Amino acid sequence: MRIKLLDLFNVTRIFQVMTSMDKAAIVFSIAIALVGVGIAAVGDSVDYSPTTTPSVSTPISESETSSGAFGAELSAKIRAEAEAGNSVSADSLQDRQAAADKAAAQAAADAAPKTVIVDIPIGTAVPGCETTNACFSPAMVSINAGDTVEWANIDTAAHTVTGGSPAMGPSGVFDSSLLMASANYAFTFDEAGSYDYFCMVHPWMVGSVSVN
Ligand SMILES: [Cu+2]
Repeated sequence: MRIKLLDLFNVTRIFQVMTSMDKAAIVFSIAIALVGVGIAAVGDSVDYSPTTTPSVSTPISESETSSGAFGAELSAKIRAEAEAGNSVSADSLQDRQAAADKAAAQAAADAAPKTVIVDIPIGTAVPGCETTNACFSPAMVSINAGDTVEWANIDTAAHTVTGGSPAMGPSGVFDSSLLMASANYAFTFDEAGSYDYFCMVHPWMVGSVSVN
C-alpha cells in the first residue's frame, strides 16, 4: 500500500519532469512508469507476503505471544525511562545535592549557638512600657540551651537585667548590675528552663527567657 502510493507519487513527479519533453518521449516515459508500477506491485506481493506467512504457519502459543508482547512493552518502557531518566536524574541529583547541602547548612545553623538581641528601649525609665509588655524588646524570647541573650541598653538611662522578679527578688542566676546608656550585657543560658528577669531600678520592667 505504501509502495503503491509512493509509485503514484513518482508517476506524478515523472509527469512534472515530462512537461518539457516531446510527445514520443512522453509516451515512452509513461510506458516506463507503468512498467515501474507493475514491478513495484509484483515486488510488493513478493517482498511482503513472506513476513506475514511465518506468523501464520508457525503458531505461537498464547502465553508466548503475551509474554513476548509484554517483554517488548516492558523493555521499551525501561528504555524510555532510562533515556528520560538519564537527563532528569542528572538534574534531580543536583537538586537533591543542593537540598541536602541546604538542609545540612540549616541543621548546622540551628545547632550552632545563637545570640539573640533584646533591646532596653528608650523611655522605659518611666512607667508605661509595662502596659504593652514593651519594657524589654522583645520581652519574651525563646532560645535553645547554649544560646546567648544580649541586652542592649539603647535608652539614655541606666538599667539592670537581673534574674528573678520584682516580687521574689533576684534569683542569682544572672545580673548585669547597673547597665549604663549604650552598654550591653550578655548571658549564655546552658540549662533549659524559664528565666524571669527584671530591672532593679525600675521594677515595672520585666521580661523572660525560655530555654529549650
Ligand atoms: Cu530600668
